[in-house]
Amino acid sequence: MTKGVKPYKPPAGGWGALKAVAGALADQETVAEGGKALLAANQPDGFDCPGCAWPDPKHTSSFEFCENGAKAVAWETTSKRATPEAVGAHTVSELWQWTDHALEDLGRLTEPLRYDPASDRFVRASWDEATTAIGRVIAAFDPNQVEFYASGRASNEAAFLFQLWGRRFGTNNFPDCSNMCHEPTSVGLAEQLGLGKGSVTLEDFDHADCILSFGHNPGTNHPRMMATLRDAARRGAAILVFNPMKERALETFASPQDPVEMATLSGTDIASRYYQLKVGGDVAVLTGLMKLLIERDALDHAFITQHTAGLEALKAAVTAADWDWIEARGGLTRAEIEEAADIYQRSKAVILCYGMGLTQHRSASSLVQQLVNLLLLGGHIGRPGAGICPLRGHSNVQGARTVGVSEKPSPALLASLTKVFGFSPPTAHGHTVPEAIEAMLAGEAKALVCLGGNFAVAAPDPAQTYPAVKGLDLTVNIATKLNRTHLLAGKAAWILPCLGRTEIDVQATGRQSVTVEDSMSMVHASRGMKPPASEHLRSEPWIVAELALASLGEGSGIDWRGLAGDYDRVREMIEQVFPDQFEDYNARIRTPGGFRLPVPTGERVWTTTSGRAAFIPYAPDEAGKDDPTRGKADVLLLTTLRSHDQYNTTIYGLNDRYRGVKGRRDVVFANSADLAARGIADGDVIDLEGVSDDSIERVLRGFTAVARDLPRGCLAAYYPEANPLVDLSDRDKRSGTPAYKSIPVRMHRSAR
Ligand SMILES: Nc1nc2c(c(=O)[nH]1)N[C@H]1C(S)=C(S)[C@@H](COP(=O)(O)OP(=O)(O)OC[C@H]3O[C@@H](n4cnc5c(=O)[nH]c(N)nc54)[C@H](O)[C@@H]3O)O[C@H]1N2
Ligand SMILES: Nc1nc2c(c(=O)[nH]1)N[C@H]1C(S)=C(S)[C@@H](COP(=O)(O)OP(=O)(O)OC[C@H]3O[C@@H](n4cnc5c(=O)[nH]c(N)nc54)[C@H](O)[C@@H]3O)O[C@H]1N2
Ligand SMILES: [Mo]
Repeated sequence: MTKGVKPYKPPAGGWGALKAVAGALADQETVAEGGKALLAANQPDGFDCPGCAWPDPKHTSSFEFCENGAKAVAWETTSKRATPEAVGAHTVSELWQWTDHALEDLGRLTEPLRYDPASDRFVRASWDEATTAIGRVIAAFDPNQVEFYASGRASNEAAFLFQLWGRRFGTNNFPDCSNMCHEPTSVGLAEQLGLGKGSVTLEDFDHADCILSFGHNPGTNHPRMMATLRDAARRGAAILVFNPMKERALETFASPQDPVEMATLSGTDIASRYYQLKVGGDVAVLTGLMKLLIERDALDHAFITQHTAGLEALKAAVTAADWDWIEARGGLTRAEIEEAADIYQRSKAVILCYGMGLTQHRSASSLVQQLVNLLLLGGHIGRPGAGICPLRGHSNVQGARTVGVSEKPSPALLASLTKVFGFSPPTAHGHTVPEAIEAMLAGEAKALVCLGGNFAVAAPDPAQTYPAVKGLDLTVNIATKLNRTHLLAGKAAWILPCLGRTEIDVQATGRQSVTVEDSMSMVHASRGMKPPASEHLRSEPWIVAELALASLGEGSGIDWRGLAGDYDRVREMIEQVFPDQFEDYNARIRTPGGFRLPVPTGERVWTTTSGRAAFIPYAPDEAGKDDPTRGKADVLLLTTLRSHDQYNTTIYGLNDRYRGVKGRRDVVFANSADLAARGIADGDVIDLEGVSDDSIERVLRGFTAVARDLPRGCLAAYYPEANPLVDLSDRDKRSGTPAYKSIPVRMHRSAR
């Protein structure tokens, strides 16, 4: 058996999860402080857990956090410090050799840092020095030469000021982590339903009798969702999972809050059916399901007549699909798809949940529309217990979009900004993440300002992305921890340390709260309770406001300091710009639990051009290019996964408990027949080679093959280690989202 790999047998959750919480706090030397902080996570009066965007239940128990939320909190409340001395003790070239884990494990950044090219080190700087120098350099650029990247942890207040700064400066270049995440949802659902967000509430889960789960791994990435799924399973709701990987928590889960399960080491079965479809096979399986429902005339005709448009075109498309293609591409048998259709057909209220397994493919915007089509056929949107539920990523990625961080602003947003602030924002669309990288490569973009995140490591294709960022005239990173993107220092580079969610934020008018929006459009306040990691930290709104002031000068017509000094005033501005959504913003966030933004789809109001919900047949971006394995028998499709011990590019540790991997991440999961066909045995060292049209060599060497129960033709490896195999141009054309979940590769025994 491969070193460090052993099947995991117990239910997910349980004692393992409790033990891991204690371990995470101890590793970050924050047992007392971090432990206290955890008790305030997701409480009406506390901070919003920086872990995920799953909503909080109405009656919050005193333990409204999960193992992975605990890791996120421990990582932020660590007692380790990346002081200027600690960072400056090494040259940037030396730091580059460190692992991603080691870089962040230096601890919290404590003071602004400037890159000194002469010594190749980061050195201490004052805030005054930093904002003045950055402001001067930015002011000299043409607005579209600057890329304003945002990761989804920033609050509504910080995100709003960020987009205001960029637009007042004159650009819509807001590449955003969404472009690598749920952008196909924003694009696809908006076109179809009028709103690019989910339609369900948490209460809907109490009334669903069928839950479809496509391509998400809640045991790791949305662990608080497991309590909801467990309740549904115990009530007898059917839970159908469509995932190429057997994910332990979706099979069996033990609740750490259930004394019986804890004492008896037992668990609750979650999936009533587990369909291991092929990587990238969803389009075929969804087509098969819809074909059956249409042939059986198992449709909600009343709903369809009253509320939808386009059924005939969808009918024509799915009827034309043949079962050979459906079975071959989908990897499920016709009998399996018929069984799933039977269950769907019998159900009165269906919720469909999905994650990155659906959004990170070629033509993903069109693919997610097939999920909605499936629900619409049965009338399962906008009725209690039914609807579409995209599982968002970062804890405020949805909110940042709502308050205007978007490279394609709507005319309404631009008109509103003009009305409220009296300037004319640019109308031309800006760059998505891949477009920003292309602009850097072409020499058109000169500067990158990052409000959080790890731009270069999260993005595809380091062979192109790293030199693109490194070649810039200016990089500015507003961050809590050191990461590899910061080390891609261009001519001038700055790291600006900010407060985290858990920390007390005091501004001119006193202690502040920020607000965030979860996956179900609930907006609520978040208030830190820990003293800041360093006296030199500043809040994100403060930093953005100071940079805006320094780059735009006093004459911008916006009272930057006044806004940063009182977040109520930022919220007043948000309310003025978005009056329909944020009416009485300041009053409503002061009620426990906050408020829900309007979700017209939940009430069967369709704000589409036709005023109806649209059936939209699958349409690949480029005909024939949709399936990169077609006609290439030796090409496999690689998907990329998060381990149980990571938060995106933040690697907490090297274990992936539920997948039975310990102490390593350099593995590739494969079907044993695919291994055998290449003369490879479980545990052999292998190389993967990306398949693409250009001449760039994309290889991953020296990984270890692990035989797993995966469908033929499919591989899985960890993100971000596998990102060197992703061709920058390989993405969903409409949303810009890279095809991280269907990377064409060849696999060989290692040449080494
Ligand atoms: N602890 C923790 N929490 C997180 C994060 C984290 O890194 N750590 N990240 C946050 C962010 S930004 C996001 S976006 C979410 C991500 O949450 P998820 O969407 O759960 O993320 P992934 O790990 O990418 O998992 C995708 C799942 O899709 C499956 N899959 C892969 N390819 C396919 C396919 O072709 N079809 C289908 N049907 N399934 C497929 C995989 O087997 C895996 O189970 O989680 C958020 N929460
Ligand atoms: N192959 C592959 N690639 C992927 C994915 C995949 O599934 N497969 N997933 C994609 C997805 S879904 C996403 S969302 C992106 C993630 O892309 P990003 O959002 O850019 O990446 P993160 O790893 O979440 O960013 C981590 C950094 O954020 C900073 N940080 C943490 N907390 C705070 C804070 O409170 N404030 C500020 N200012 N900074 C903070 C820290 O410095 C930390 O190093 O990656 C994408 N890339
Ligand atoms: Mo994400």
